[in-house]
Amino acid sequence: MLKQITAVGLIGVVILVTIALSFSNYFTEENVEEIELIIKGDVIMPIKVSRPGCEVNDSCYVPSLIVIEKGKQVTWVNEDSAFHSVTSGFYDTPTDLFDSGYLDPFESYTFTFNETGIYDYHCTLHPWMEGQVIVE
Ligand SMILES: [Cu+2]
Repeated sequence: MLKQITAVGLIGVVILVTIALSFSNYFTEENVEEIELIIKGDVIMPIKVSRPGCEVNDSCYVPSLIVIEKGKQVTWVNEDSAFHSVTSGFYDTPTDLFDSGYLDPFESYTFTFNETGIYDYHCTLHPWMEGQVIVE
């Protein structure tokens, strides 16, 4: 009887360890995906741009100017700890071409530019944050 209880206990432990290991793998894979996402961004919103100052050296979006071919997409990644947006036009005169809405930290936004032109964009939360996409 005692042997049976020990055997059942051992099997239970093995099952629990297996479940725990599969969960830890799951979380590790998710972290890897998040890191890849950061690397894939074309333009990043660096830390501390939620306070004025980045506009002095055009570093609210990095790079603040990006040139792409028609039909290509641009991906922005928010690497700050505050919310930001990527919204077409200027703060005073936004256009309705694209708007990411509020991006959480480490969230990204992608837009495909199908027409040539010069596209200014800004952050709806921080008027000093401005960037530009040139589509050739
Ligand atoms: Cu912002």
